[in-house]
Amino acid sequence: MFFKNFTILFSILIISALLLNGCDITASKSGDKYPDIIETLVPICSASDGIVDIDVYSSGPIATSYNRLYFDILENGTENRVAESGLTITPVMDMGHHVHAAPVWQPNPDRDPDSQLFEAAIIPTMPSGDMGSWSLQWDAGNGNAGEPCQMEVMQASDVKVFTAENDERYILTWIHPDSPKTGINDLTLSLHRRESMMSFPEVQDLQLEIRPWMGSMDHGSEGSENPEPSGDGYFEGRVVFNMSGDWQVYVTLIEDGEEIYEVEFELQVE
Ligand SMILES: [Cu+2]
Repeated sequence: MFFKNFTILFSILIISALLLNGCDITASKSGDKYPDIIETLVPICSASDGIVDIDVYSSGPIATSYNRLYFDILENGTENRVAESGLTITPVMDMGHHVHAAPVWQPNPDRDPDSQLFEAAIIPTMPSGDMGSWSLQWDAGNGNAGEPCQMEVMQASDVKVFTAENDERYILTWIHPDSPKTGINDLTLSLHRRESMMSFPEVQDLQLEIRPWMGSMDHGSEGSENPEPSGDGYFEGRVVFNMSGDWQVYVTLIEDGEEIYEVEFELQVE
């Protein structure tokens, strides 16, 4: 009798252990479930809110351009990875007399199936320097905000901030191609409107027209396709360059059939 009960108890313990392991929401940091992408990323900072610790990475140095960010989130003081999170982020520039935010794509509540990290993106509109400094504020939904991360933002030429003829202020960003080639290039832009200093909703009610132009030789290039909204503030199309060298791409914003602004991007085409 004793042995029989003991065997049953023992079996229950083993089955429980297996079940708990199988549906554990966390996994070990060294587990082979997590690929080596972290090795290829640039560490930005580590911070805590007392409940979770986060490690922030980017795919390269952060610049005034489209920057993808990657977050690893662990239970505070442990190596246990959190599977789901209500993480929201706000890039904030402190300019002394005022602060402002920037366009942001919030992280998904789940880890990306490929990178096994929480992925997001930001477009800082100004470089760090004499004008001010950037931090990444975050809140994982645990009731207290996390310690802000300091971010160094370098100057790039992928972001244009301007007031159009409808008196709205826009942020137009060249995302792809980052190294344009002679021939057909898939094109991705994003467009945001500055609703307030802290709010930059994506724009869907404008049309974009593109015109590649080689100013030094006074010619354009046939076959480009105007970028169309593809969701989440992205616009996708095609841009064609018929030779290598220095090119301009003019992007015209159109509202209800009226041209309201023209932006010029300078590109070096290989
Ligand atoms: Cu600023």
